[in-house]
Amino acid sequence: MKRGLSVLVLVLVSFALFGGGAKEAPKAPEAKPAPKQIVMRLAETHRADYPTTRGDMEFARLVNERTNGRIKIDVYHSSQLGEEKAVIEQVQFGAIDFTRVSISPLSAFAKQFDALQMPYLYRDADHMWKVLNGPIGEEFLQSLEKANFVGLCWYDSGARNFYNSKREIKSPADLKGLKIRVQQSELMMNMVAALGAIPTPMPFGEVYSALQTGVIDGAENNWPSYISTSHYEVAKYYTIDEHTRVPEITIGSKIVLDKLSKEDQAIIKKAAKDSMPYQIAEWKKEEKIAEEKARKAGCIITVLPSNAEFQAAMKPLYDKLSPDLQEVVRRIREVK
Ligand code: BDP
Repeated sequence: MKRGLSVLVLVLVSFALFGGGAKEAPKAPEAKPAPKQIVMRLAETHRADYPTTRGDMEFARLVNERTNGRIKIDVYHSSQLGEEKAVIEQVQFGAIDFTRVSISPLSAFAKQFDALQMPYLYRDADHMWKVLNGPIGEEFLQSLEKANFVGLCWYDSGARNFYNSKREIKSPADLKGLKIRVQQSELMMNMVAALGAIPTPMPFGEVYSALQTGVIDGAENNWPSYISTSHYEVAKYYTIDEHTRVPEITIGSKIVLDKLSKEDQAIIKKAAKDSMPYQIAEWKKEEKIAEEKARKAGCIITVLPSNAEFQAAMKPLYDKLSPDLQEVVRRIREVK
């Protein structure tokens, strides 16, 4: 009897444990695994409060919102990931996911970008925005695929002007012999040489100490950069010659973005474009604030009655462009 009982217990226990062909116990509903978060990095040369960085943050915010937090873009400002040229290289081979840069250093990777930043190319800011927001701008964004980038959007950078620590510049003759820092771009070196100055290419982050120690006499940039870098403290002569309008661009790494779903790629592209109006509005505000600050600081600001002499000096640069790029220039000028 005792033995019979233990056999029964054993049978019941094994039924309970292994089912014994009985109906499966209803499973507790499984929670769906949370989608894995994708964390991406965007490199920015400017400080956290500069208008391009504010645009980057808006881009990141939109991507985060539109993917319900699934894609997070961390903005590394203040050149934490390196200077522009080195960063572009890393984006090209996929070590950095995105960067916002000036198109000047980008030309070394995609030569056609020279045509978009020729001196005195645009009649004014409106003309530039018509070009960038139209078919030409779109072609340029697309053209980056060949160089392994995804062109995402344009940001404002106003106009660039010369400044230096030596003297007031009223005509190209006053630039003669001055050592002027330029971005790491052949076109910009040629531009400064065409004006009779000595071009000195160097990364943005090195310019302040080069000005301070006299390694260079001057540089060129827009109002907000002149102020944010404190160059105005060591190079007080600023001439409003507006020699270039060099658009800012945000690019992604093609190697990285190709691995995302088509839907996610579309979200990223749209978010970048949608961040443009915000950046442009922030830019306009900052341009005024920076100019005001330079005036208050006692910088000597030279307003040219005409920039015709500067324009004339740039003519050889247009002649040097390849026929393809001359054709792009012609199309840009036709945009009304
Ligand atoms: C600023 C651009 C920045 C460039 C810098 C420069 O916003 O991207 O790197 O000029 O001159 O206006 O290097």
